[in-house]
Amino acid sequence: MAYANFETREIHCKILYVGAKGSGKTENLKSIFHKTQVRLTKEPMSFEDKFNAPFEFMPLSIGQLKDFHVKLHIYTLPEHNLYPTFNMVITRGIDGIVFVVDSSLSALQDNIDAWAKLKDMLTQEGYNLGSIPRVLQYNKRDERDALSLDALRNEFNAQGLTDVEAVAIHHLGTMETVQKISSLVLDELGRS
Ligand SMILES: Nc1nc2c(ncn2[C@@H]2O[C@H](COP(=O)(O)OP(=O)(O)OP(=O)(O)O)[C@@H](O)[C@H]2O)c(=O)[nH]1
Ligand SMILES: [Mg+2]
Repeated sequence: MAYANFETREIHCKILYVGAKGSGKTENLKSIFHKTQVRLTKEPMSFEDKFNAPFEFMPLSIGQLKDFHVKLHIYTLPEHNLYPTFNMVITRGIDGIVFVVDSSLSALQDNIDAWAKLKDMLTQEGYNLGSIPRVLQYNKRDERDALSLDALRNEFNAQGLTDVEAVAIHHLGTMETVQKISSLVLDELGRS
């Protein structure tokens, strides 16, 4: 859950990037870091210790809501699952989710499995999935065997969620994804 610090006039929101192994979650964080370094409040956790990192974290300031400054806490859960208890901790109190899909045909089954796993994990944690702001990102649009946008939408987005095409290695669509999820989260906060 987002929380407000009335002393510092800040609102903190938690965003989780999830998706199949290798779909591009870390690459998204690297790209956001590359694009926004000046606005970061802290250095991000190292992206290099990929094998052992139980999660990745990056704070990002995104502007004002009324007279509060809004800060995103962006997390990713690597798919190696070396530390299952971290999954429980990291999935607590989420305000928004970005599901990163690898557009490649060869990754289709992994994406489908990860999507089903996410739903299970969130249901187990007591979330009403329909009420969490979500954005789908179709990453790796540059891959030679990338599925068409229509095919990906048919598979993953029957509900008509906000979706974005991306090539994270070239910084395409990564900031748009952050903007879309932020605005959904801020809409939700504005309503409460
Ligand atoms: N061609 C291409 N490669 C990409 C793109 N995004 C990420 N990659 C590459 O795909 C590989 C996996 O990306 P990661 O960001 O490490 O994937 P991840 O989702 O963090 O994977 P795990 O942490 O293992 O769950 C890396 O070699 C990336 O450089 C993209 O848009 N296009
Ligand atoms: Mg990763």
